[in-house]
Amino acid sequence: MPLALLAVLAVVSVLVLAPRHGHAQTVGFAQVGSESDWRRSFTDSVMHEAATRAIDLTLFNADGDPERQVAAVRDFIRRRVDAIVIAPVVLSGWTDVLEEAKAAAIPVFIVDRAVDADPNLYVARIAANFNLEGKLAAAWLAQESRGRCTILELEGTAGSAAAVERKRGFAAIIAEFPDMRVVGARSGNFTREGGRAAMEALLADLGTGPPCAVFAHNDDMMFGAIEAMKAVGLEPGRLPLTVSVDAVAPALQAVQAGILNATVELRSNIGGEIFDVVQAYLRGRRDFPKWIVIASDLHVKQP
Ligand code: GYE
Repeated sequence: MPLALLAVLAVVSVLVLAPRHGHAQTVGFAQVGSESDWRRSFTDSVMHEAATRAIDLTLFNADGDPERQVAAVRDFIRRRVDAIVIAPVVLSGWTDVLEEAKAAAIPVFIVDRAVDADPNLYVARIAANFNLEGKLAAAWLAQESRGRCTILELEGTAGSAAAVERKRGFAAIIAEFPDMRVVGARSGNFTREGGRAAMEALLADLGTGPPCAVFAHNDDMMFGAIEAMKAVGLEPGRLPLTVSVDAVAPALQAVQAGILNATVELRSNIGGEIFDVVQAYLRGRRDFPKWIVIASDLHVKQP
């Protein structure tokens, strides 16, 4: 290849790959909080990936407060970051600030959870299928209980996509079984303490003997529930059966110990997938699907 052509290609490649205006790409990341093992792992993945790619990332931890999270996105817009990544605490309340980001020509990427807003207001959503996670948990329980089970449900943060869709998917499957039903449900807000308190209240309300099973929308709440069940002499993993979501490391250990019977994996190491999309967009690509689905797998005790 002629030397002149090589020189031109070298210049072009530098211009295409170099950050806009010669500075590092700036990204504002509005994170839910630090409520669970999974959340902390997810934050670590995003921060590590940004550092690896020399992206100037500003992390805002909303500590579970939707209004603070929206205000943080407005601040990212004022600071004119190159891109905004949002893991929305709850589904609602996003249209106005997403319209402001669009008016400022700042691309927005929704990750982990979801927003109840016009999909044209963000580039893409990179997230798992929470409804499928609920269905996988219910299908396992239907098989394990032979379709006959009274269930206590520990729900995640009220109004969050994860809680809404896991509940909806779980209910859709057990509706197929006349002898399976949820006999009590309470929110534990995705935290260990919240799960313990919710399980104590559900067991007190239940009055009669132990339920057949407990379904928790995440492992942290299940860990708290297991404490509460053991405190009243129950044997989680035998009676009741136990199934949750996230598959964090301590949950997989509990599965092998027979205390947690099953957990549906929610990958937390998705920083690479997220910044692949963000940087491809900043380089000019526009043909993204609105939802880039992260796979969920069921984990049970291995022989
Ligand atoms: O399951 C839980 C975290 O948004 C799907 O949020 C995520 C959930 C996850 O608190 O551990």
